[in-house]
Amino acid sequence: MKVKNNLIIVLDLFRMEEVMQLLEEISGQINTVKVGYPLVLSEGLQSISKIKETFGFNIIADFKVADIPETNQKIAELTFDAGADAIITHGFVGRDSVQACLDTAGEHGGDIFLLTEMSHPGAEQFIQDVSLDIARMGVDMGLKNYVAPSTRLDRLEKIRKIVGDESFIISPGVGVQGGDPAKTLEFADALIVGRSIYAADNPQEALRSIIDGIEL
Ligand code: OMP
Repeated sequence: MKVKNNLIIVLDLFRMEEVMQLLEEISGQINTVKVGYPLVLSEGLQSISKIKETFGFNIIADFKVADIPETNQKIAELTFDAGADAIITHGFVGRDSVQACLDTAGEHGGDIFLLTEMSHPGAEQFIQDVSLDIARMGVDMGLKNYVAPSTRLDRLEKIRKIVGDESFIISPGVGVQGGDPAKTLEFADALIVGRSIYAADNPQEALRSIIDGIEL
């Protein structure tokens, strides 16, 4: 996936009107967005189709899929049918569950992003103990796309070492969660940015200042 300006814009809004207005404002600077439960549970899966039809952006569906393989397959099928290009999949559920998403993605010409360690403080409680093993499992499965946290650069660096320079890492947690955009890009390929842009008084300016900061 080629991500313009190394930025993936999060659309954790509840209303399509808000999403369309935001995207109209910033569409020149981006080509990739991440849609998750907040938008899809309020506006339906057709929100993905609508964004795809209107802007043609790459769409990463953040459903953090974490179920048995048969259910993962159904979730992935619906997601790709709606027009998503990739789906974020939890790794802790094990190889068979991840494989179900991968197989479904392959049938649709799509990708999966394997979620390794999460960015929030609670990630230290359980998932951190297994996150490097999750990354190793991804490598073993031949996966090329990963999600890893910008809030713990030491962990991000470790995950980068495991998945290698050829892999593509997208990183959430910059801005409001405390991660630094430029430092994160020393280890990650693209930033996932939410509230710093969609909740800004002037999203265009907020986006411009992030782009300026990472171009330094
Ligand atoms: P902001 O904190 O508003 O920039 O949004 C971050 C986005 O990334 C939200 O949509 C989160 O659900 C998502 N996210 C994390 O914040 N941490 C993670 O570890 C993983 C994700 C994700 O998979 O996208």
